[in-house]
Amino acid sequence: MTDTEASLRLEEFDAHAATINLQGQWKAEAHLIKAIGGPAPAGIPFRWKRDELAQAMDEATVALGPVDTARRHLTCINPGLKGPAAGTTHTMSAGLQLVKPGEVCWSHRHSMAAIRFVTQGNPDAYTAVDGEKLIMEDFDLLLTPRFSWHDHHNPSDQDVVWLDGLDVGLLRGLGAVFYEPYGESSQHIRERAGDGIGTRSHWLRPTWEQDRGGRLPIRYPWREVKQRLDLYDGVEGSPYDGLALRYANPVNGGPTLPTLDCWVQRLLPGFSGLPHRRSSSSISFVIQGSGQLVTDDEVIDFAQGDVFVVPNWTTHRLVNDSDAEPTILFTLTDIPMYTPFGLFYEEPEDIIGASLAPANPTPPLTPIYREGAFYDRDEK
Ligand code: GTQ
Repeated sequence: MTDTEASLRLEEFDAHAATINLQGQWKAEAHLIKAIGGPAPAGIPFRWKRDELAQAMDEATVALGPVDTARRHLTCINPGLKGPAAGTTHTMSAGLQLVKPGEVCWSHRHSMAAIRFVTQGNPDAYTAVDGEKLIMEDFDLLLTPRFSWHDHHNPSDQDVVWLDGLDVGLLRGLGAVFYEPYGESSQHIRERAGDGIGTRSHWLRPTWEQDRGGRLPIRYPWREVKQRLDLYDGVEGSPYDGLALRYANPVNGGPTLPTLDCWVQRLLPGFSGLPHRRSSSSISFVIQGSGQLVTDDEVIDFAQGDVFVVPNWTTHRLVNDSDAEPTILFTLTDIPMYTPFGLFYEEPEDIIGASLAPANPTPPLTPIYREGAFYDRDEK
């Protein structure tokens, strides 16, 4: 049989297979070949500027009117991800939320897990989570674990703003999106609620606390994070991430939430990070200072109040070119989505204790893919 006859025969078969809802693996070969050396990143590195975010939020306030059951939240859509389901990365959605004085965002719950990083807080504002009040002061981190009831309250006379981060993309991909409204504006608040991290992580714990499998309403107050950072005065930390501290689950020491990990990162003045990439993606909010996200193709400046994203498997480095002020970042990562399956890889080295990317075999792969290769093999 000639090559032409063989390829016609295959084309005919492919067409036939499609009519009976089957497809040969060879049709997917091109996708596998593209994955040599790792996945193509989903989306692009990008930065949303503080002033643009603030202005859009003002416009949304006029357009939407008061919130009730809805949220005045604007998701940062990665310009490299298209379609109605696009998020900030392929696994996570993040964006700012504004609650006006006197507003209550009605109680609901869902299978998506969420973090709230307060960017403009107030000691009177709070999120109620599973019967507990979590106060929202500047740069506090609050957790609403999956399926926890949550309603937001701003009884103060000033706007309250925070960064929401949720594992939306993952849950959509898994077909695991569940949602339930509470039916009333506010949930019942327990009289003697747990008192956040202190009670739950101390070695002396209440015997009456229900085991919630680590799914606890938790507030990580910025004032404590700040104290911790100060303990590392002058310490540069990792040559890739600067001084990076994890917001651990205080009960089991694991990631902040089962699918999401939060970090605080400090880049000392003059920090010039090394290029690296990870299987995971990340979203950062600039708490203080400024700097650059440098990729192979561009230099993206960021400053206080900006949000920026680093997609999966994207080589990048972080820079703080100030000679006086440290840069402080709040970073949300999807690393815990990869680690349970041994899929968290790093290049060029395993700096945060993960695995090196699987090396290509040596000697380097010879190009084995060419038209008809499978048939050549069979016919020999
Ligand atoms: O503030 O409760 O962007 O439940 C998505 C889901 C915000 C919220 C979102 C939510 C919220």
